Amino acid sequence: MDNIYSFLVLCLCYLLICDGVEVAAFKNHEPISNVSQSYRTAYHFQPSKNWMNDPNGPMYYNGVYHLFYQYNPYGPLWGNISWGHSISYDLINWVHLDVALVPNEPYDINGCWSGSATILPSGEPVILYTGSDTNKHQLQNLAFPKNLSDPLLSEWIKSSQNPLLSPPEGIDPSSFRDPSTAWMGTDGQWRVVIGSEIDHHGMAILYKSKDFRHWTRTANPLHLSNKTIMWECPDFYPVSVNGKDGLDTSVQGKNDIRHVLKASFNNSDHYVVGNYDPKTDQYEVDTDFMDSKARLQYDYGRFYASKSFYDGKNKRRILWSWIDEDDSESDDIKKGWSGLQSIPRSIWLSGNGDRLVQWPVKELEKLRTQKVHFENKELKGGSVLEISGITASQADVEITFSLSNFNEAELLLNTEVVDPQILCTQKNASVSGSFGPFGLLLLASKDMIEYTAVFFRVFRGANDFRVLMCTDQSRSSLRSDVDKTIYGVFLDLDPRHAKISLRSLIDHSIVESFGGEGLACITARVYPKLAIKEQAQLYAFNNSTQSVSISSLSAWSMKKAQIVPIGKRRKLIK
Ligand code: DQQ
Repeated sequence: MDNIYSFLVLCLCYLLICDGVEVAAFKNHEPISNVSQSYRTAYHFQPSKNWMNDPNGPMYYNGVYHLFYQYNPYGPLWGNISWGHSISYDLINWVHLDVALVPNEPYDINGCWSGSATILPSGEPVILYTGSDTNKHQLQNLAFPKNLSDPLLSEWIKSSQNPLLSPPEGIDPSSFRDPSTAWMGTDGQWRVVIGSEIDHHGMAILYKSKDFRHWTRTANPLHLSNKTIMWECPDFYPVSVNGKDGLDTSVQGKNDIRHVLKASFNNSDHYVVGNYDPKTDQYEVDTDFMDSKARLQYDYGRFYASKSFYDGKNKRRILWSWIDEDDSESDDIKKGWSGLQSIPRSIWLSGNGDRLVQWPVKELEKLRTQKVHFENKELKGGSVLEISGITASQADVEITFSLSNFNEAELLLNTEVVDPQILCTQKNASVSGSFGPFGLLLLASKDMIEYTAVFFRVFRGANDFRVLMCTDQSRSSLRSDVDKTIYGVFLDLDPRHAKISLRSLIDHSIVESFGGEGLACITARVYPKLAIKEQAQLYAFNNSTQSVSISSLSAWSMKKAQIVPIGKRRKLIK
């Protein structure tokens, strides 16, 4: 008996030593107790510890919001990928449940990778996810709740029919993943798209099914784009052309509906808007991925592998995204965790129907506490204004600027061929122009050695005016080993008629900024050394030659959200 035991232990040691990469991921790391946790957030979704990446299968079901996510239950690095599971009644306060899916079958033994939830007409929610099998080939699998009368849907069962889908001929078995939420066509058949590539060009392969178990590949992909690489986590959904209400993924329509296709590649989430014919499955896009300088991205900073869902309770479509770390693996091991989720955002089509608008879900406002507010304050060129009275490391800030003397704006011609990120990098927060940079200095140290600048510049074109929005991380941290990228995007607004507004959500190591009331977003992860906790300051600034006016500023300290393991609370859950 002893011999068998020693043999098994030896085998286990051999397996661990042979696969050096996985050893770190599988090791049950405990955060080092004396490490400062100043980068842990207060109101962004995080597991209590360990690695998290993509949001998976978000849904609203029977009064409860569910968020699943790519999770390593054993450590702060990617590996042993399982589906973490948390539930909420308000999208802000969360309870962590037991892991919903673990890699324990031949068809997913190398990881239960990303996927989506669909609510069937019977009311039963189901999950389609990618399994990485014994050969690291990607297969699509089905799972469903063990007990539909459990209000939390705590346990999930994998279908005995798995795997439902194997990589089709001609497709690299390591490039076939991330099933979307399914939608039903006018013929009563389900459709789902799977991320893939052919000849290194990204595509969304389309499958149809009558029963959600047997799927047939359609003759053509839903969409393919030769200016992209492998698509991860495709998402496809209808948006209304009239107003902000979201639509269920299966809703059909003619003139009042457009369709958005999102694909994750090149470290960003790109989308296109177009018209989808549910009879023929033809999808005609306005402008293809990467075809214009004004390329559409959910966010022009750090934001990847996002997923949306329809919230039938509040008739809105909500977007979640993984916001990864930029510090090193050894930092993650010290912290004991890695990865955040964005604040869930409501998304809808802009008035002119060519892009999406995003705004933090209204429930976030419940966390607002001490408030500072003022109106009509002139910010002279070269001035900085301290905004005190709130916790600047954990805050929600809304500011609106107004300008006059537009003819003083710098000339910038051919803005359609100017890359806004390059422009922000050349004209960073320290470069004075006539209108800009003006905006906010966030997570700033008292001596201004550290700060993250989120700012605007206004330019005069041949016939119009352009507003540039930038997030400058070049001074975000004294540390030299973290990201210093400067991000940028042009806002689709005319500053002569619309005010220039910014909302920034500041949460210790993340700054999510919404420009022009959500016309464009930039998210940054920052790792200040000095501007942490009570040491962090907040300023408005104007480093232009011209004056600008703050028409209104409201800033709130934010309370900590309750994001806790279920533990003894199971009894307390409604
Ligand atoms: N993450 C998952 C994949 C997906 C990738 C693996 C995107 O399913 O393609 O953890 O971040």
